[in-house]
Amino acid sequence: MELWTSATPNGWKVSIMIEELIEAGIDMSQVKVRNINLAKGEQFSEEFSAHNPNQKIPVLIDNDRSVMESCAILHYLGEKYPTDLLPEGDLRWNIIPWVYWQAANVGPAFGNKLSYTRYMDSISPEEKAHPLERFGTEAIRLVGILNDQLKEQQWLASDTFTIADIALYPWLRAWKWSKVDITPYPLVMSWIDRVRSRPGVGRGLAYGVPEGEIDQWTEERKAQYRRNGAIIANPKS
Ligand SMILES: N[C@@H](CCC(=O)N[C@@H](CS)C(=O)NCC(=O)O)C(=O)O
Repeated sequence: MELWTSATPNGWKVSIMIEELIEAGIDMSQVKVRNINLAKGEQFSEEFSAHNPNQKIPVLIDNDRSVMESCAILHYLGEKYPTDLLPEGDLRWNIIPWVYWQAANVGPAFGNKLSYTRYMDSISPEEKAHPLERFGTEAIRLVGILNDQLKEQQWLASDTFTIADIALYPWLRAWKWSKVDITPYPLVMSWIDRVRSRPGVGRGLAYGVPEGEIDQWTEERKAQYRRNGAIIANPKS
């Protein structure tokens, strides 16, 4: 099995899943990880596009089956290796809608907010004002939904940690980088700490990142992310 990925929120979803499966006792030693250099445009190569026509990381290649979309990969691995990360039976349907919720709402809102906050160099501050307001407001609305959800339980979709938490966490943990102020939501803040304290999550976040920089990037790495983000966000500039 091969994972083609990069050190980004959508990439970390899958590396966290692999490490959480290992924590759950599954042998994942067959997984080979290949770093895709997004700033160099490797995602547009013929080889990459043959596995993921959407030309974005991550993609999982399992013999003849290629799976694109980070949340679909979480679902695929959850089904292939049954654990509490994706419970069976009726319980599963507590989880799956929240995975779609992340993919359809949180990823786009946080991703766009981040892009306009840090990377969109090719447009003026005036042009950025509307998307920043729109995606910022939507991101905070979604944080409020998560906060409400956490009033009833410790984890997003159930009493146990599942693929719904994995799907959500990489975007939420980047709230400072995206400038989405989650500090009025203490349940969300403590959920972020709870997820981060899991050994599998710590190892998953280390894919493509030097050990000492998992939680705090150096100024040099921030500049590198800004440069690479700008190349991806402004392809024609
Ligand atoms: N909905 C997709 C989004 C994937 C995505 O946007 N990946 C980004 C990195 S986080 C990417 O490959 N960007 C490169 C590009 O847009 O050219 C998923 O969840 O897998």
